[in-house]
Parts: sequence; structure tokens; C-alpha cells
Amino acid sequence: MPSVDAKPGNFTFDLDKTALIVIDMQRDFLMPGGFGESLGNDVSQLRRTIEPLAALIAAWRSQGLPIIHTREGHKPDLSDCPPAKLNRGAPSQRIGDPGAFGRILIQGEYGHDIIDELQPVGDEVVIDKPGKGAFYATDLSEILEKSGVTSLIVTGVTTEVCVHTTVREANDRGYECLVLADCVGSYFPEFQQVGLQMIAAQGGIFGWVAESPAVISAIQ
Ligand code: C5J
Repeated sequence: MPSVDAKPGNFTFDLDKTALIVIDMQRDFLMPGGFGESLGNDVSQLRRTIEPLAALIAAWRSQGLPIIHTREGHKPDLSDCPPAKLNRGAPSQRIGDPGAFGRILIQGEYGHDIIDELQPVGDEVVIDKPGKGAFYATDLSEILEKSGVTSLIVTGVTTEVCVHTTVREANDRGYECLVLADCVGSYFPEFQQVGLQMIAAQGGIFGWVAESPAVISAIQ
């Protein structure tokens, strides 16, 4: 079985029971001029993940292994967006408001979709999620159970929000999660650093942390 050097210790996984999850690599979060940047965020902090993630996805695909992409967003009528989420944020830049790439975080809008560099191919699963975690109000659990997946290689944005929430949800459901430091990103360097430390702290309280080249070599 492949094994990678990770914190707090080696992460060993069965290729038949492991999926790569790519969280919210959406234009609204990553593209210059988009929603994330309009809030004053430095999108380069997220964009540094694109190259290593593209290499990892290519390697993962070349082995015919499962990839699950997620997108955070809501129905056009916002019926799946709780008022507590809708009413938060800058008054003119709330979910559903017009943005540079269409209505902000609304399904079907240009900004809601995954960036061109990491578009899903073939039968790769795309989960549309209304929450920060990929398990809440989605069929992710059923998909993983059906395919016998017990371990997740976790990538995407943002480290301290949707990545963390998903890893915590997955950990509570019994999945072993390896988070790849170079393939997850935060607008805030300090959150990136502490967010990763939190995952592997206390003997791996939520999971393991490694770098993508270690996974690429382990699966080839
Ligand atoms: C946020 C996410 N940060 N994908 N979404 O609102 O982390």
C-alpha cells in the first residue's frame, strides 16, 4: 500500500479505498476581479495551489482513481441559503448579488463554476454544496459508502473554512483524511499555517498533513 511522509506520522492508504477531493476551486474565490478579490482578499494566496493541484489531479487521473470536486453555492431562488448566511457580509456583495462573474455563488453562473485549469473531466463527481462542509445537505456520504472509500486526500480552498469543515465532518464519520499543504489555500497566510497545524496536532486530531509530490510519487 502507498505510504507518504506526513505529519504527525506516515499516512498509508489503500488505492482501492481512497478518493481525491477538490474543494471549491471556483472562479468566484480564485479569479482576479472576482468575488473573493472584491472583498479585499489576496487571490494569489489561493492561486498558488493551482499548479501543484493540476499536477496531482493529472497523476491521480492517470491511475484511474476517483476524484470528487465540490462547489459552494446556492439555487437561484436562494431557497437553500439560510438567512444567517445570506445576511452576513458586505451589504452590496452578498450571496446572490450581481458580481463581476454573474450572481455571487449562484449555481449556473460563470463565477460559481470551477476554474478552467481544474475543470472536471469524464465521470468525475461534482458535488454542489450549500454549506462550508461537503457532507452537509449533499449525497457525499452515500457516494463514498457506495464506492467503498475510507480515506480522502483533501485539497482545495479555503484551508480554514471549507477544507477544515469538510475534514472535521469526514473525521467524525470515520474517514482518514490527508490534507495536502501545497494544494490547500487561505487568503490569510497565518490561517493557512495555523489551520494546517490544527489538523495534525495532538497526534492527528483531525487527520494528516503532507505535500503533493509525496502522494504523486507514492501512487506511481
Ligand atoms: C468560504 C470556502 N471561505 N470554500 N468558502 O466562504 O472556503
